[in-house]
Amino acid sequence: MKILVINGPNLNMLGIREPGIYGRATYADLCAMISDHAEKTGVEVELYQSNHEGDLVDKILEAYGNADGIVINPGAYTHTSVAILDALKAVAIPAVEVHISDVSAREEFRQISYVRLACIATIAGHGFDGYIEAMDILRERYEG
Ligand code: CA2
Repeated sequence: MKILVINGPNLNMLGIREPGIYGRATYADLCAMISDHAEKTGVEVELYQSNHEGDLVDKILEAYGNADGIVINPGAYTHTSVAILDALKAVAIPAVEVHISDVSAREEFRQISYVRLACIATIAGHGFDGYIEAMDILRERYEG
């Protein structure tokens, strides 16, 4: 099984600013944790981060026929991007939405998620562990 893990804008800044919301661990730490879990569970993983909406759309479309599951934290595009929602719908690959912070307890503009409409589950507020939980949801579903 192959899982594509996509992170959106500013998530490459993890650990550098706002540790009160996102923690002190870096994007590199997150990638290492995901790769480690993938190896332990026998999953092939590809990690991708971009600050550009069109690049995120392109990456999702490229996954068609190449990935069995998508874990996506679209960052701020969660709350604005119909293009990312449409890309996820277009490929119809099972996807899980992840947010490091508990978006439900934050500003009102973070309460909307377009991406959620194309996802089989949403995990928010579990920190980096949310990515691991998302991978497990996809793997369990794939393995039946
Ligand atoms: O909680 C999450 O994972 C978010 O997707 C993170 C996004 C935010 O716009 C969403 O509402 C919730 C922001 C990612 C920015 O990460 C930063 C990391 C370090 C310093 C500043 C921002």
